[in-house]
Amino acid sequence: MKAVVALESTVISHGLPRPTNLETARRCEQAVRAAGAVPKTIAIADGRIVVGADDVLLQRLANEDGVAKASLRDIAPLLARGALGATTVAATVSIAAEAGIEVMATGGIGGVHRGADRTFDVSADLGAIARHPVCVVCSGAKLVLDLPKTLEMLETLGVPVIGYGTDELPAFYVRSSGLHLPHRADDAPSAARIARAQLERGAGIVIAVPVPDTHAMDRAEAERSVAQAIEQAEAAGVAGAAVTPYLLRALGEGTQGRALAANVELLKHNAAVAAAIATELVSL
Ligand code: PSU
Ligand code: MN
Repeated sequence: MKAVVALESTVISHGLPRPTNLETARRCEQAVRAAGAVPKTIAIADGRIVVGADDVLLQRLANEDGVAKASLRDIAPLLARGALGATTVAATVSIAAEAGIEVMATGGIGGVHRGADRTFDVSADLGAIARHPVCVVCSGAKLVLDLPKTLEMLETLGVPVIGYGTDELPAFYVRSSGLHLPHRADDAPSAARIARAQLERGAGIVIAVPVPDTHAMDRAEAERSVAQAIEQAEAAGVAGAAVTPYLLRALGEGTQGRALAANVELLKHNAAVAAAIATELVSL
């Protein structure tokens, strides 16, 4: 059996600016292939769930205006309407599980937003990972979130978060959040052994991989940009599903492209790590 890695598509349609989004989507697929696995980018198009978008669909996801951000709650309505939808981590793990795919790669998962005590904004990603037997390879959760609360919520839901070569939760553009992780794995075989044990329990797992050193941002600097972006979002009255895309865009602009470069780099790296873990999982 050949190793397969699912890739989400919200990052293409809503997480990265054009034309970097299409280039990065293709590069992530290449990174998976180079590591000996088969990439399957997941999306919703023309009334069907697509597992393994072709290049024409990647182009549509990257360049069409008004592509829907498809979280779990959106899958059925988008299918019924025949609309184009880019799947979040939540939607992607649910579709991957159905398709028998054990590993997915992304940049950062969604989580508990800052101010969630007022807004109740907690990403569907967390519950979806808990419920579906898929190994999610990412650089932790996006720095724009409340990371301590996100980690607490993952614990509550029973989702193991494994530091990949680290004892601390990575914070997306930044290698470490300073938050301790109780479990780690230092290479793909050991990550795969933990993943296999968890998938056999019928539930998901997060493998948290720090952004490569060469592109990591300084924590204090990144924090300042995030605080600014959040202020802008609140002033603009942005809420709900629009929050994450808005903040990522504001951050890109606020850091003269360094956040964007880090984002692209960690996406490619996570795709390669996911492929290595998927390859190990096949023989376990
Ligand atoms: N990480 C990125 N860019 C993104 C996302 C994550 O670098 O665009 C997306 C993922 O698809 C994730 C989603 O599942 O944001 C979370 O959105 P929300 O907080 O609305 O659940
Ligand atoms: Mn949300």
